[in-house]
Amino acid sequence: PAYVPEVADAVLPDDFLWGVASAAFQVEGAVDAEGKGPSVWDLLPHRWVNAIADNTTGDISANSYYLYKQDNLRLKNLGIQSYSFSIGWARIFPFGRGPINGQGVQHYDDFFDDLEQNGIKAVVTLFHWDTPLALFDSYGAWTSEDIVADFVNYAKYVIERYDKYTTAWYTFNEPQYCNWRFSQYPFGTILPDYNGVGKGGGIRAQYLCGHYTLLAHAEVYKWYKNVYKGTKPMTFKNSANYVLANSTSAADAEAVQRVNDYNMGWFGGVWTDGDYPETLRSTLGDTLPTYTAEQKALIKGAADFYAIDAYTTYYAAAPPNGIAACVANRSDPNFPVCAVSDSVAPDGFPLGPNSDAGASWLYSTPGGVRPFLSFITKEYFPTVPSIVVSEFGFADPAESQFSTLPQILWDLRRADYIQSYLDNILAARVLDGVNVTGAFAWAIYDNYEWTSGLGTKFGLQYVNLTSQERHPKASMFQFLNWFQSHGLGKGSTANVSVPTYG
Ligand code: PNW
Repeated sequence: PAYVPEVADAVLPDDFLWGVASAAFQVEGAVDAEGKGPSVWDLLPHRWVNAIADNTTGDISANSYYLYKQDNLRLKNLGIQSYSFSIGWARIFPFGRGPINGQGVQHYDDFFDDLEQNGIKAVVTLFHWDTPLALFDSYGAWTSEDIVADFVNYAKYVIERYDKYTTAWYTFNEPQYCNWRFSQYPFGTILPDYNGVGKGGGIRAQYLCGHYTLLAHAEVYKWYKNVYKGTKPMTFKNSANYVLANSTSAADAEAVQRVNDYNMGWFGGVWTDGDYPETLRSTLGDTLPTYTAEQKALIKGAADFYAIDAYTTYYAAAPPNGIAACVANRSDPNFPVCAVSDSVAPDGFPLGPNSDAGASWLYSTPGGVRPFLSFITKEYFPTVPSIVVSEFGFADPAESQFSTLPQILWDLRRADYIQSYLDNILAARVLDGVNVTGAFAWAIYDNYEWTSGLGTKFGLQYVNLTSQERHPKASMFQFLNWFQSHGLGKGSTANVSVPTYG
């Protein structure tokens, strides 16, 4: 069914980038194989009981470190154009810096080679949250400026070796998740405090991390373009959702602006003047580090396109005591964003079906992506030349709700989400004039969903965690058929008919 009937016959160009996505730690397993060093994500699930919802680890996950050849062949046979994946820093530099691990390099040599043999384009992320643990021991990782040189050193090595295989580069995944749940470590809980950020890390750790992340990105970008003379497009992946005001009040409009500033504006210096938005500066004061004039000049313009991981839509409202009271009170639970989000529309209806089972933040609201793409490129960052939806996706209901494999594979909620989401991306492109040049579904198959563990399933393919067999779900066929009906890929012969949610 066409969810946006006006685009039913629209055709995408051959250079539209499309495919499925993953991240090294979430799919590779083999966490101590062939000389890999530990990352924060190898230790956290083992050392801190209940840090992970189901207390699973990523030790094995989908085991793609060993199974990548069949995975790549499967992508080829499905007719998928591109694979967006990340490299494990600690596989190449087990200590984050210093000696190179030849076996880890050999693995990625083989991986890139195999992907190329299968005719699949590589879209590569250099860092997707698996911070080498040794960098905490030496200097507190992302809370220290030392991380910039170490990341640049790692990035140069990977880029020099794999640029010829790569279609597009992402330096970082979603840098605003610079917290213990994702790329940082629970300071003072397991590891000692570093750099005076205090027990628990606090927000200072998060803003130091964001600061050094953007600097590291800009350094890599400058080197890539000016020294290495790289020609592939490079950016980093942002995470933000479309946010609507809960009412027509000025306070709720300001709340929406604040949410956008904290999600996109924090790293938006690339598209503006190289600095932080005024919202962050006036709220955070000295908690927010400062860039020098030279650093701002480096950051400004340091990307070729905008990449957005956009999964859902929310309403936002000013906090109960008002924005000003929240901004003035650091112990306010809403500080520093000082906005509250709501998944129920002002008319009382929920935004869409909820993706329960570990992704309760995610509502099926595919219609939001169309105005969001316009908002980003025309209003929020008018200097953005083109935009790629670098991740979108939906999670299955809890596995306990299924008794047979066919039930798991018949993932109609996700198929519905994908079909509608892609139609809305296409509508943004052909009806609204947004230069959207790519779309990637999260995820290639079920994997380790960070603090939600292995129990939260985002895959377009099911992974049997005992046998390691993979099976495409209905959503995968829906995805393939959608691209075929808009001029790309070869589709699938599986007959998937998806009911709409109305
Ligand atoms: C992304 N949110 O993170 C990550 O890049 C993936 O590693 C992850 O598996 C995927 O989304 C699914 O969760 C997000 O709260 C984390 O809006 C949080 C949000 C969105 C994306």
